[in-house]
Amino acid sequence: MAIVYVLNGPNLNLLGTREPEIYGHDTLDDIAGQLEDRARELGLEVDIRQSNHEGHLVDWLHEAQAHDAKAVLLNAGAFTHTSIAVHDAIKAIRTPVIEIHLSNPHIRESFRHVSYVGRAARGTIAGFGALSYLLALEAAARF
Ligand code: CA2
Repeated sequence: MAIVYVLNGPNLNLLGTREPEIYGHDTLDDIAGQLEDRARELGLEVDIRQSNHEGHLVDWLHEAQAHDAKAVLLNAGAFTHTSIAVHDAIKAIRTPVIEIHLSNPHIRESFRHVSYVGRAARGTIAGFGALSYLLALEAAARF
C-alpha cells in the first residue's frame, strides 16, 4: 500500500490548547484520526509524526524518499519561515512535498510571509484549519 508521510514541526504538539481562533480546536491527534479515516478510503497509509527539532524533519524527508513514499505533507511550523536546511532537504529528494498550514500565513505577521518550504514544495494548501491536511491528502492521492 502506498504510504504518505505527514510531518509536523515545532509546537504543533500543542495544537488545540491555545489560539483556537487561529489554529482551530482540533488537536494533532484529532487531525491524525481524520487523516487515517480518509487514507483508508483512498487506499493509502499515512505515517504521521511531529517534532520540535529541525534535524528530525530533515531526516524524515530523506527517509520518505528511502521508503519510496508517495508524497510528504509538511507543516514545518515556524521552520517554514527560517529553515534553509528543510528547504534543501525538500530539493534533495524526488518525493513530492505538499506544504500545509492551518492558518493563512500571508494575512498574518510579515515575518510569516516568506516560506523557504513553499519555494521548494510541489504546492501549498493553507488557511483551512484541519481541512488543509485533508485537502493535501486528496492531492497526494492523485499523484
Ligand atoms: O498555520 C500553520 O499551520 C503554521 O505552520 C503554524 C505555526 C506557525 O509558526 C506558522 O507560521 C503557520 C505555529 C504552530 C504553533 O502551534 C500552536 C499550537 C498551540 C498553541 C499555539 C500555537
